[in-house]
Amino acid sequence: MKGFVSICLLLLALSSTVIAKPPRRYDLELEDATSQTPTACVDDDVTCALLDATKWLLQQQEEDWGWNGGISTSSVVLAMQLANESWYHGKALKTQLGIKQLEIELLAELGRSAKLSGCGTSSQRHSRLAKISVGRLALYILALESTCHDTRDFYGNDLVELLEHNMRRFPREGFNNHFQYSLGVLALCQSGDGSVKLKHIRELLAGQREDGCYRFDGEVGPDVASLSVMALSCAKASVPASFRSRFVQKFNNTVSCIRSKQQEDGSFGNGISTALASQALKAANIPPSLWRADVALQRVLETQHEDSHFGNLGATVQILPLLANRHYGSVEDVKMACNIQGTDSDNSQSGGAPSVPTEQPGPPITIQILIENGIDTEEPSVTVSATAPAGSTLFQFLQEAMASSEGAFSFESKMTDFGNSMTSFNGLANDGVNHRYWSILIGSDRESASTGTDGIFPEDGGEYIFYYRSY
Ligand code: B12
Ligand SMILES: *[C@@H]1O[C@H](CO)[C@@H](O)[C@H](O)[C@H]1NC(C)=O
Ligand SMILES: *[C@@H]1O[C@H](CO)[C@@H](O)[C@H](O)[C@H]1NC(C)=O
Repeated sequence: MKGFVSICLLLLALSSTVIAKPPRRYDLELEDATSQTPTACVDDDVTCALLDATKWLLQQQEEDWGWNGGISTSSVVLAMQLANESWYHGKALKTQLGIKQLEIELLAELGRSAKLSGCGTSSQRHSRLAKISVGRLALYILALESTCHDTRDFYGNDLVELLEHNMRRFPREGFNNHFQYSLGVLALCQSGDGSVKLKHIRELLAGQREDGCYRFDGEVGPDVASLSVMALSCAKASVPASFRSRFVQKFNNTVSCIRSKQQEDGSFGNGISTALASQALKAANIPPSLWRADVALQRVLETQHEDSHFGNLGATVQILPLLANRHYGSVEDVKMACNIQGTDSDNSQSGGAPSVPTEQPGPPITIQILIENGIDTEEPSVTVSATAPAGSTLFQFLQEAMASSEGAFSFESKMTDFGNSMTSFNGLANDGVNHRYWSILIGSDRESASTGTDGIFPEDGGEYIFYYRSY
């Protein structure tokens, strides 16, 4: 308990000094030009795709050595380690600084929670602990485990205990889907003594519908079922004998959900869904020939862009493990390299020179933005037009519309791995308790957007609809 009080004070001090800085990539001048020899990849599509994608991720590292203003540092570190654990063991300075930034970010986040709910008595401790979201904490634990940290004693904090505590109330606002729940189980399963409590396994199984799929599966692909299968495959060893046959039956059912989503061309939906489904079927040891693993992999590779990413950071980090023939349950494998102490003296800095795009702003174009309430249909819809240079993102048009509307139009958003997530329009917010959110539809055909507002580049005269609906 004494430990907690002093850590609490330390964290308070930290949290007031660590403030979010605007993201900026490190300067080109910092680059040691001689140290960079891009590893050649010859006639292996997958190895090339993997190397190029990791290089792209490293180019996204910012001036403070984190990623995406601290939102994505944990998922990038995890993806880099799953791609090739030599990243950490290579001891390049930029890598080590990235890992330090990961530690600082988590300490700052723990510190902010301490500030929010006050420091001191043990009865306050739990409310204090409850502030970090399960998904974020799980990703931090997985990233830290994959880089040889002891998450049971992270600067005196037991992150595993904290995660278990935070997983207790489910579902709740901010923690209401089994994708996040699976990340939590994957973290528990690959940290500490690796045991997962039966109640956690039961919760994952209970979330299944009759067809083995989960809420959110189906619209794009079986993403949630895939994460669940990875989590359950990892947790299998913790299942008591008395529950085993029930477990296997339910497990098989979720595998069936995934397999039922495979299309004739081998894909399971978009590139992300196909990659997650493939990872899950690998984790479950389903023979590759049964689901045409190589064809599915080709479908994923086809979604890589010329710049080597897979659409955005979120897509890239989720696809990367597959390219290394790994999955979210492979942290255990990656950790084995921790015991072989790095005698590697290769101090070369990895990462290519960041390409600095210096694009000219295009001519101004105008689009229509429609705000529609599909739940309270009495509520009149609002139309605003927005003008911005051609080539701007939909998000930039929204910012422009808000700035010029003099209060008539407003929105709020939250940064994520996939870019800005729209959380509210004209004061009406996404509602995790009642399952309502702002969806994005494009054009008079009202086609559902396949990515967020940072990935949509409007056309002149185009129509972009934000439609409040339930899920
Ligand atoms: C659950 C989920 C949702 C839920 C989130 C709320 C909830 N109850 O959890 C809802 C239904 C709101 C949702 C909405 C959308 N989603 Co969604 N979603 C997911 C899913 C299945 C899991 C996300 C998660 O929990 N991650 C775990 C936690 C720990 O990470 P997190 O960063 O805290 O997660 C948050 C973000 O992922 C955010 N979010 C969810 N979807 C999207 C999409 C975009 C573009 C952004 C910026 C953020 C975002 O909500 C999460 C919870 O707060 C992922 C699947 C995946 N493979 O990642 C798809 C996924 C992220 N969604 C996707 C899409 C396309 C959308 C929509 C744009 C669909 C649409 N046409 O309206 C909208 C976003 C609109 C907006 N307002 O900006 C795509 C993104 C693809 C891409 N290349 O960018 C994914 C990857 C599915 C896929 N395989 O294609 N989604
Ligand atoms: C990982 O990276 C190291 C060092 O760059 C390289 O020697 C090794 O071949 C890579 N391993 C795999 C599986 O790609
Ligand atoms: C589950 O699937 C495995 C492998 O496909 C099979 O051997 C086993 O009999 C199945 N078990 C149940 C209970 O369906």
